[in-house]
Amino acid sequence: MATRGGSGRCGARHRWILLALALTTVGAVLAIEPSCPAKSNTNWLRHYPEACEPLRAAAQDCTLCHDTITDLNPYGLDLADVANQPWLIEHLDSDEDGRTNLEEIEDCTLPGDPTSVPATSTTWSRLKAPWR
Ligand SMILES: [Ca+2]
Repeated sequence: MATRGGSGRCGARHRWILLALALTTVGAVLAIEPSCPAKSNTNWLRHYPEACEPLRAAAQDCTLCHDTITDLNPYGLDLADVANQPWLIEHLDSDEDGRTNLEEIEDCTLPGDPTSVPATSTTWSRLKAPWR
């Protein structure tokens, strides 16, 4: 009696090959880095050509505006509200850490992450405190 999909042994082999192929494809899709819509990071990179390298890298790999591939951080939400024109939100403090987005960009800290603070200011303050 013929079985559906060929003989039992050959059909089972094909199913394993198809399963392995499917798992490989899913793994490859999950491993892909998030990609920003081209216009959003291009506008930012063009407007801040003198931005420090860590921020330029964050703009290129989407972490400047995204917490996850689908979720925008506070800076990304503000940027989305103004159609990706970063100069329109320079005066805002998107992450509510007390510093404007422009100050953060100039200090090389992430404007969408309140835990991102200038590395040298805290260290420098501690170092010079005994000499005051
Ligand atoms: Ca801020």
